[in-house]
Amino acid sequence: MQKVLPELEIPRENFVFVSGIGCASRFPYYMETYGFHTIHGRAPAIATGVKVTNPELSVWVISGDGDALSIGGNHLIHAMRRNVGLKIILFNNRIYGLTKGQYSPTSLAGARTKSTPFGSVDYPLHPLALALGAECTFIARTTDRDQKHMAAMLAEAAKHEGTAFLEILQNCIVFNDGAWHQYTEKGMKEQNVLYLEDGKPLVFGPEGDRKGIRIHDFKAEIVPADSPDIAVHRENDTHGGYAFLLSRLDAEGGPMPLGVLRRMKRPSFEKLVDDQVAAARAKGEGDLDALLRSGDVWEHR
Ligand SMILES: Cc1ncc(C[n+]2csc(CCOP(=O)(O)OP(=O)(O)O)c2C)c(N)n1
Repeated sequence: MQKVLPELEIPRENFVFVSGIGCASRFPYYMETYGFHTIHGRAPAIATGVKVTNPELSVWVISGDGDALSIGGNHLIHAMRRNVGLKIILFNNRIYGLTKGQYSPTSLAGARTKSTPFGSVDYPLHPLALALGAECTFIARTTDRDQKHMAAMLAEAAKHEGTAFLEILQNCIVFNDGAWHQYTEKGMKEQNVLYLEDGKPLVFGPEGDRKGIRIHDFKAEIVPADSPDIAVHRENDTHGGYAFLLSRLDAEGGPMPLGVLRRMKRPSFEKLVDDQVAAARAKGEGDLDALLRSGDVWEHR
């Protein structure tokens, strides 16, 4: 992040980092920008206030999987639904780190944690599928181990108008070490990661063992790399069905898609609010007293 921000040509004093509660939420302290460390799950609400009243600011929400998807789930989906111009970064380590290793909404079924010693019997939430359901206009994923890819995703998120949601697959060396190792370690990631690039075919795997993804019968299927019907990635998927298939690909035994899953153009919440306020102001000075005494008010008889 510290490498990316100076390249965005936004003055330092225009950045605001807003976090909730968790290890990830200490992030604003490391930034030398404006910021707030707020309350559990409520960063999107506070950040919405900042962005709507100051649309010129670059406002970032920093969150963990527990913070964003459990206690803050409701706030997260409504910020995305409204298309508030926030850059929401979800550090997903599949565990509650700060409270010492309880399971979270993204912990896998069967995960043994401090609070699920016999294995979790919950089904996990898929953050990108959730973001799609909330009609988020920019949805992407990267990993903590790939600085170059992460920097590219942060820069793409920064320039998006409306809500940008970026999931970062994040290790927790203390309570969930190896959380995503099959997608980050040399020798494994080459097999298991599918890089999404707009207009490029969905192919993955090391040289000599390349495979592709085709969409057939409403399902994503792995096929040989020379198959004629390999799907071509489209960020601008207005229907959303294709993006949904990709958002669950790893959960269905396929590779982990990294990159921009979906990117849509839609006016931001703060722009619509601003336009509405300007239109109301253009009608001239208001008169609260006259409004209250106008015809359509409560009357006691
Ligand atoms: C209202 C409230 N409920 C519960 C807590 C306890 N609590 C602090 S952090 C946390 C979960 C953090 O997990 P996550 O968001 O995954 O962040 P990480 O620490 O892994 O970065 C919980 C439940 C709290 N601080 N406030």
